[in-house]
Amino acid sequence: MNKDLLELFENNLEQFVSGEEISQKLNCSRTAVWKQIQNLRKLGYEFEAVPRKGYRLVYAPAKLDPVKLTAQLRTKIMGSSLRIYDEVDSTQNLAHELVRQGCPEGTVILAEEQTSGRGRMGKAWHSPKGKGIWMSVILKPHIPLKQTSQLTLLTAVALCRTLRKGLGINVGIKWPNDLLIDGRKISGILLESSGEDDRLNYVVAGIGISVNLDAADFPEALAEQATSLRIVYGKPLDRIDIICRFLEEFEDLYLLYLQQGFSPIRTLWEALTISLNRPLKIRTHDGWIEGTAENIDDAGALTVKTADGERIKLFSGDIQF
Ligand code: BT5
Repeated sequence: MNKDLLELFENNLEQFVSGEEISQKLNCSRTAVWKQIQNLRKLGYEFEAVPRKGYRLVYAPAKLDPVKLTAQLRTKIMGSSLRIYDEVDSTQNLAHELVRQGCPEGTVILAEEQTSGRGRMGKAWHSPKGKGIWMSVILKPHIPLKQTSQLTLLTAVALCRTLRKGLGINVGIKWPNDLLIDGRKISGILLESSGEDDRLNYVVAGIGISVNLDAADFPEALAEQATSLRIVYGKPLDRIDIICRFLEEFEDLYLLYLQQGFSPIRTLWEALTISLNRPLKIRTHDGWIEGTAENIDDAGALTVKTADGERIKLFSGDIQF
């Protein structure tokens, strides 16, 4: 019925269709029509409902169409191979599998929905259908294993610049891998790497962006701490446009990094972060550290000056302000 209902609205674009007309054409009750409209709303469709006039389709979410995406994408490496799935457990799992099958650098894996999207240290990443960008990118840079965390910072810079430039939204990077707007998380980055001895074999950069989620799409536990571009921006956004602009920015910065090293990325990161020069607490593997983050060093570690003046270098942790 979903499909028939949508066809009916698509044949009456811009116009109101009354509940009665729908129930007659689709041969179902008015209650069934209302329920179906609610279901479509959950999938991201938007209807204007006016008493005595009926419903009007005002927004239909575009699916991640590989043809559209490829036509719009202006990159050489990122997205040179593209896989788009309807439902996966995690795009990260697929990426690792694709590396084993020999997929090249720049392979991008996207899914409309992840049933077991993951963050760091076993945390879950909420990835409802059709609402966000749930993406993994395979990278094979010739860098030492210990520099891998620089790529987390690079990915955060690319994403932050994409959102700032394209949408004019004041996004900030919270060390090491979160993007926040007004203190709420909009995006998370997860880098998973594989290497031997000191050599990096490959990295999977996982990027989650909460694009078109409504407040109701977030589980209660995230209600206070997460947000979406749609909530902030006030209207739904085109995911393909954001993906293309991100991959272009990502490629530019990645090539810059391979040519000139970490230094230019570090400068950009320091200009976009909200984590420096303010008191904070960081949860690490060895417990809590309190102090002030001063900078990122050449290796990509955060330098934290503790209350007793000691300087500590960190590659991972969870910041609380
Ligand atoms: C991250 O971990 O922020 C990394 C998230 C990476 C997700 C992408 S999606 C594509 C690829 N495939 C995957 O399976 N993963 C990657 P972490 O710093 O550990 O943060 C996890 C925390 O973010 C959770 O505990 C929640 O508090 C919050 N969170 C979960 N889902 C969210 C969402 N959709 N929007 C905003 N915050 C969310």
